[in-house]
Amino acid sequence: MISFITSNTHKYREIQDMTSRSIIQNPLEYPEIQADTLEAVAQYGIQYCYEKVQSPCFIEDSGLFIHALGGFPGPYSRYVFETLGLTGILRLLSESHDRSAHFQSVIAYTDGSDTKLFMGRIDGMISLREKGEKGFGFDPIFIPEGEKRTFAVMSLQEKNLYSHRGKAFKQFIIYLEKVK
Ligand code: ITT
Repeated sequence: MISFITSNTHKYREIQDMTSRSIIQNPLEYPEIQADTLEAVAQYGIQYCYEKVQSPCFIEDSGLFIHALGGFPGPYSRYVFETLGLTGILRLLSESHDRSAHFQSVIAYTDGSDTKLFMGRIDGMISLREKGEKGFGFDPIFIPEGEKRTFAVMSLQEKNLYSHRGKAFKQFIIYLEKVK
């Protein structure tokens, strides 16, 4: 049994939908250190979590990187989502011709002896306005490459085919199949 340590039930549903393995959600709060990279945040977080749960577990840390803003909000995505929100992001980009952005995901897993990181990235654009009711977070303003629709218009399964988290989790599943 593997625990996914997250307080975000949307993330849990996305991941559980990609595997027949039973994964338990554990909403344990863990410190997200201030760091320049998601990898550093995830490395620290997973050590903290393992000390608490003492059984195989993983965390997933994501961020939205807007190119015209020098990669902002990146590792500060949660804070920016809760403060500026979607309207604030759209306002920041209102004068910008470059609306390109990417989502990055890092999954950190440990069984106590080994710690592994799995990454996923999806490039796309920030839409001109919010569209869609599905998903969570920045989904109503992110259009993945090759699409005209935001993530918030797509079903969970469609989003998983494109998404940063879907890609990272796919690699994690391959790893688990090899070792277990
Ligand atoms: P954890 O408990 O797993 O940390 P969280 O919601 O805080 O849940 P993150 O720190 O990984 O998740 O995400 C930072 C923010 O980025 C989060 O508040 C979301 O608003 C946003 N975000 C992450 N993944 C996203 C996705 O797939 N689609 C849209 N927004 C996303």
